[in-house]
Amino acid sequence: MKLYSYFRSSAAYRVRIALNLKGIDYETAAIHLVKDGGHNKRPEFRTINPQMRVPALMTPAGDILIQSLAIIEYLDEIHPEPPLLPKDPIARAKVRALAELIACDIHPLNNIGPLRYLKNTLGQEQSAIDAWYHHWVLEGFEALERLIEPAPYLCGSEVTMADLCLVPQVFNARRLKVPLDKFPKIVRADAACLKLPAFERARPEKQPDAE
Ligand SMILES: N[C@@H](CCC(=O)N[C@@H](CS)C(=O)NCC(=O)O)C(=O)O
Repeated sequence: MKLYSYFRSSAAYRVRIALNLKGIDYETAAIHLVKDGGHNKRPEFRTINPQMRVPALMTPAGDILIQSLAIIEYLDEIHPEPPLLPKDPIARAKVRALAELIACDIHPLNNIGPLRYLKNTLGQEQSAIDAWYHHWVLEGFEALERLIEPAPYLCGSEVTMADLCLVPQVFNARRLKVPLDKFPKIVRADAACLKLPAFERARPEKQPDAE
């Protein structure tokens, strides 16, 4: 498999963890999201993903999959062990809800595209952009903190898709200096995940394109 990735992309980070947990070998095709206005905007990458975002995953048969949660569910279907979604429909819906709280409600507001738009098109100061970033992470984490009881992972004793979303979001929050002291449960679940080699190997600084 080939993963189109950027070391700091949290959506790609989610997929890297899934590939590692499933023990799937993959090659990284690094797409720099910042240099020259973003190599993801080049026509050759647009043919891979018309949305011009990472991750994209090329399967051995040449299919190209986009959207991290769809990719993770695909990997879970072709390599069911260890499962990333519980079998019970209620537990499954709860895992998807936490994953979506992060991937659909926090992450898109803090993504490189919207942040660049705030700066370059709307002319916002860096301080306003940082306040925006912090606001949406804090609001999302306040809800998440109330929803979880880590044991030790977000949804119990097994890692789920929700943890794959959590760890990259916490990494980003730390990088952008969002205070996490009000979120002891989130910090605990993150620490539990990071003890696992699959999470460790997926860290941004461990990637071939890390800077
Ligand atoms: N919902 C998508 C988000 C993908 C996404 O927005 N990726 C970011 C990096 S984390 C990206 O490629 N941004 C490039 C840009 O906005 O120019 C997913 O989960 O895969």
